[in-house]
Amino acid sequence: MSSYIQQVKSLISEQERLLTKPNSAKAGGNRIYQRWANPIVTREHVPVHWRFDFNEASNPFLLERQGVNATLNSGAIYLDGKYLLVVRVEGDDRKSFFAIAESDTGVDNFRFWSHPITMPETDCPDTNVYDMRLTQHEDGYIYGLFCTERKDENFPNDLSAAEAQCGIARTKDLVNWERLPDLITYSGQQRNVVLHPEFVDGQYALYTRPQDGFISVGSGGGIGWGLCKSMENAEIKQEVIIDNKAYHTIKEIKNGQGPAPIKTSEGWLHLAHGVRNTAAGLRYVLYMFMTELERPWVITHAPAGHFIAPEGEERVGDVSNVVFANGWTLKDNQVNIYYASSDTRMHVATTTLDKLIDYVKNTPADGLRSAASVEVRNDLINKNLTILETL
Ligand code: M1P
Repeated sequence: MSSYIQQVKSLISEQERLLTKPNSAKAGGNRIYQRWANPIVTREHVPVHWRFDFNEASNPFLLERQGVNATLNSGAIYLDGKYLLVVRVEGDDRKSFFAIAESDTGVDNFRFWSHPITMPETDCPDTNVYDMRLTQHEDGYIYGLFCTERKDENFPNDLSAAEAQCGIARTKDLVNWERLPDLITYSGQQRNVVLHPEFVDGQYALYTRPQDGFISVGSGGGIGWGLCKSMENAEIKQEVIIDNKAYHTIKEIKNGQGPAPIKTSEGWLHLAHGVRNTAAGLRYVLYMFMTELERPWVITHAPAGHFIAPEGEERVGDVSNVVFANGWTLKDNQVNIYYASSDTRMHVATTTLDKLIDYVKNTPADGLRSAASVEVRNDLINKNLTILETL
């Protein structure tokens, strides 16, 4: 065997070791969910033949010329006995694309399918696509709603002026995708748009995030809600804010719906991200809330504060101090929360539906003042002291 072929084989076998490495639940934590020791999808998981040219004539030094910068914000679905992530793969060229990574366990051994998704374009080509939310809708399709980013032509001389809108595609098998026209709303820009899994009043229902600018939501923001008659020409004429930003909370600057909500006997469970500003830049955390079953736009329970915040190595990456989730799966009672850290790599946290319902229903809401926080904590302390006295 030539030394070149040996080098190629060693790249493949080194990657194989990573892909077959077992993961383990991390000890400790808050007992609401379990973090897992290793990130589940990293740039090193991206197949080596997507990154290296294996032809000795054209790549005599076996250089990695088409590197991958990050694997992040992934949609998720449990389908036909497999855990599937629609991973946002960001190349070294800063362009993101979607690719499916599959696992039998949901916590390790994620392996990419043979090719990335070939996502059709509309008449107005996307510059960048990212952060897909998958929804298995009762109409029979799996929808993927994602951010489509293009240059904002209103500012021709500002090369970082971008416009975010909601791209829509649907599929039955996650291989062949039908691209539909982008969502029309009457807000300046849109990101974090998510399709609700059921019809509401006979119409498609979407969670939105109206924003004035590309990064800053400006006077917009909050998680919005709107109905549209069809997904083939989706248009939301009226958007209402159902979960607003709020001063001195974890969602002071902006927030956005995570994955499609999970239906439970108690209401719809929602996972979202909240953003606040700090001297070190924006801090992204995850939070949860519950809405009514019949009126999914009405919040019934909203625990105070964050549900998952960046921890340890999660705090460092391309955009540090960020956790972001747009995918989770429910199998039997088991919920897997797929989240990215610092716009760099994917992790999983596992829990049960019962625990999440308990957490959301029984965690005190935000009193919005220090004194209110002390009051609920004193209430807890006093009740516990009574119990401890009896031990
Ligand atoms: O860099 C953190 C996140 O920033 C944006 O989030 P939001 O839509 O709330 O503004 C997105 O670009 C997201 O992809 C990214 O992870």
